[in-house]
Amino acid sequence: MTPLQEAMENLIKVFYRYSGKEGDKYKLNKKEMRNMLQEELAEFLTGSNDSAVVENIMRDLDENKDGEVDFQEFVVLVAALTVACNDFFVDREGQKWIKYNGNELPINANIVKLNKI
Ligand SMILES: [Ca+2]
Repeated sequence: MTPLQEAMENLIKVFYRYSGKEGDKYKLNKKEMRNMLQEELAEFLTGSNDSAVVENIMRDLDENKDGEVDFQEFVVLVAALTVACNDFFVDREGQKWIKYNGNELPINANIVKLNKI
């Protein structure tokens, strides 16, 4: 598998590892969401132990207002955090560019340092 395919597979695996513990197997309730944030993103998201922070994240993510987070809503969170990481490193480490279809696109050569945030 390519690195991107592995990343996609891991997103799916991680989601279902937590969503399958209680109630609806395909959705994260508040407790499952808190466990996921604490075990997967504690170093990354300061405040993942704070229940008010968990509630705010859930409310923001819960587009269909059912009180739970489905896979699509989960992917939105991961995508937003990934973009934030990229911005962080662009700001901190300078910018590199690639040419693509006549446009210059910013790339981040330091994304592998993600876990140092
Ligand atoms: Ca569940």
